[in-house]
Amino acid sequence: MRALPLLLLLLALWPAPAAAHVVAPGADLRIAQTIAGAELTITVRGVSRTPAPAVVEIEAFHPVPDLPVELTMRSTETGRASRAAVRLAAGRAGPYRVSMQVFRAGPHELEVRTPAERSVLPVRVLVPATSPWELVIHGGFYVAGILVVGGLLTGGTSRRGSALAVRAGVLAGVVALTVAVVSPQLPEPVPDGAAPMAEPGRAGSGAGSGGAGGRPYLMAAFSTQPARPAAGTEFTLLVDLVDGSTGRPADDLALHHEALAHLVVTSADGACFRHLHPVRLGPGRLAVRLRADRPGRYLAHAELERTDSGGQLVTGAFEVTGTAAAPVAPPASSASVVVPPRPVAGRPTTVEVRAGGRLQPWLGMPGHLIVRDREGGFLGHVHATPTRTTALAFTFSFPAPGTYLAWAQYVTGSTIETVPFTVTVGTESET
Ligand SMILES: [Cu+2]
Repeated sequence: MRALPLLLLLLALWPAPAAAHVVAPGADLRIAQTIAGAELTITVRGVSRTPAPAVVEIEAFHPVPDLPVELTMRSTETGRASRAAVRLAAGRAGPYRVSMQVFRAGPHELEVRTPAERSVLPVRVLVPATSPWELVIHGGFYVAGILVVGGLLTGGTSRRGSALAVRAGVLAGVVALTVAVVSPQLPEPVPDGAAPMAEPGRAGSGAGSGGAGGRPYLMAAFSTQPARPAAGTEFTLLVDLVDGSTGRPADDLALHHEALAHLVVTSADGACFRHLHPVRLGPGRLAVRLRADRPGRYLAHAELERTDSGGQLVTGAFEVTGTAAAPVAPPASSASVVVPPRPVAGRPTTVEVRAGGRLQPWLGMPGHLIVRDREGGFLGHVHATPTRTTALAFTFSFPAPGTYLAWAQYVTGSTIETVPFTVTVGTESET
């Protein structure tokens, strides 16, 4: 009897494995994809157990094309897959909802297939695990109840034994109560399906080595197919990612701001601007279909983040040949931009953008501001703090004096609005 509280105490002090996962089990996973000319947000709703149906939602942004989409969720451990099909209707943003079966926790591939393009997205299904502390708490109170009540009831038959039982019961109760109080500070249990912990000193499999030293930078090579695309025709922009130390494909991209990569393509003069979310063709290989209306030099900036590593910006450039296609008039925007009269380099500047309608979150944020310098060597990206339901405030510190090209982006009425403007930044002495 005396051993029981001690056992409970030992259980309570037993070291739990450290949990390093930031993706909460059961939480929704949102992935932006630019595919077949459509800008989509794909949401995989969290599951609390397996096997279970997982709801997948597709939200499209205008202009929405008529587009059949096939979804396959495949366990990379067993190969077992579940399929669903959905057809986007032209002009209808959705959300389009399908139900897929998830057979087990762990690594999966979500394949998104359209007639022209396909994307294979790594997805990890996590299922909440029962915490050992919960077992201690429930077990402790249960044992305490039985011992105390039992001890009191049998008090007449054996005084010494019952007193001991009551004392043991009270102790069990105290242990359970203590664990209940401190459990929010104790490590969370590792959810089912979580990636195995990186072993320090062991070279990582696939790409780079994780562990204490962190992962090395990845190197990106940008190319187009065909090599010299002509203005007005569709071409593919490829981004090949390799690990800086091993030279092998880097395939450990973490979702950040709801995408594997945020790709900004601008013409050298800044007249053309696209913010895209490339599909994943395979390990370390991203791609996006594009069309440029005018010939010239184009710049590509991609924001990426590796698992257990920091974010980084990779850049490239490509050339578009031919003659200018008929100019496409940018859609009239009812937004207005308020820039302070004399922004100073190195000092925070707040730009206010008044949207033409009610704001909807996009990529997890109310608004995005992308800033480029004239030459294209600098690219910055900040998020908005909502001020009113139809206005955004962006605070940005321009690094050096000069003229900057800026694009504010937000979603209203399921349409991604892009508001271009320029900012001329001076030095302190000029003000
Ligand atoms: Cu993005």
